[in-house]
Amino acid sequence: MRSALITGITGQDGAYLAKLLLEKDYKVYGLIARRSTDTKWRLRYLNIEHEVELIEGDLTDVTSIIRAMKIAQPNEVYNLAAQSFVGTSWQQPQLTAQVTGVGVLNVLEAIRLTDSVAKFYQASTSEMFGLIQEARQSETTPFHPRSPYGVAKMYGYWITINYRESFNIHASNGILFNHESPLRGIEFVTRKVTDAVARIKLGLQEELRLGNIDAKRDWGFAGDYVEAMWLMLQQEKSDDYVVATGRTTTVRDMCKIAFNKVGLNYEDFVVRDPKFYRPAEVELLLGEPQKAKEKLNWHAKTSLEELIEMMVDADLERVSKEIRVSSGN
Ligand code: NDP
Ligand code: GDR
Repeated sequence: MRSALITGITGQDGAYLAKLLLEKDYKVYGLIARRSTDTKWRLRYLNIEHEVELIEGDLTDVTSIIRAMKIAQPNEVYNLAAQSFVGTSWQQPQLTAQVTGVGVLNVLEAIRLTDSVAKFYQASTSEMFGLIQEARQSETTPFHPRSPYGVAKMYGYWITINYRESFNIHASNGILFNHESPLRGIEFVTRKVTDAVARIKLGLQEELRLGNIDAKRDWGFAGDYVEAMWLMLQQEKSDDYVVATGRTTTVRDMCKIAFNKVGLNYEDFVVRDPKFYRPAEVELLLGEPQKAKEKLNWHAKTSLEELIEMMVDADLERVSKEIRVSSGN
């Protein structure tokens, strides 16, 4: 039986990837950080809480990762753990550097120090492209990150390549563009919008405060993207791949789609709030996923309209349930 260790298993991607690997009959281990509140809600949502084996540890504590490696004896390691919210990376740049940057080194060192032959996946990001130098971003587009998060991810990207070249580790970078789902954290813009649409529709909220709605993103569905992660580790040689839909949309148009879905006009509810503008912005992301298509036979299956519909429906259901519970019905 193949086994996999996933860091960040309680996050959006970690939960979907765990489900995918369980369906492929892997034994799935997850590194779980100690928190004062429960973080397993996504695993419960996908009905896999009791199917995975959780090992306590933190990306900043290399001994805990070594311990996890010894317990899991994995064939594959997926490093998805990170301080992943771009906005927070200006408030907590040191923490972001330690977790999102140096944390990658800790996982690679844990692989090396345990003499593991596990294949390694690093969750790299389109945020590394940052200040746009090419209209469509591919594996050969130069990087210019625009946030402490993007800078930390650059370290993770290069240390992954360096360990591949230095120690012959099968280590791949997935340069993933934004991907969303009903399990997306509430602070990210798609989920913030679909949650607000549900609350406004059901009479619990009156407006939606947003920052730069002219920013453009290449949004896909997380469930599709975790398949690309797995495919990268099934290749004979490790490599780096852009994973994207190849279509870009403004935050404004994404709002339009979400509000239209429940028969409302976004212009009646969206309020611009300087609080949500970033010190430096990534204005345009548009991926060129040709290499993933050719080498991995992967393509995004879910359109933005289908994705937003899925998220609005899930939020309507969740908010309706909250209302029923609070009114005792
Ligand atoms: P989430 O923010 O949903 O999940 C992050 C995970 O990392 C959580 O499980 C979190 O645990 C864990 N984590 C945070 N800090 C630590 C730490 N110090 N030690 C151990 N675990 C920690 O992110 P996503 O699932 O959306 O993204 C997965 C990865 O992919 C991230 O690395 C992200 O930067 C990257 N990425 C994401 C993209 C996207 O659009 N979603 C696009 C490109 C890259 P807890 O639940 O306890 O907080
Ligand atoms: P991003 O995602 O920064 O691209 O990083 P996010 O959804 O936070 O922002 C997307 C764009 O929307 C604009 N925006 C707002 N964003 C938020 N969160 N809240 C707002 O109110 C708001 N108003 C406008 C932002 O300025 C931005 O332009 C995500 C994360 O998952 C990263 O971990 C990952 O690496 C990248 O995607 C690819």
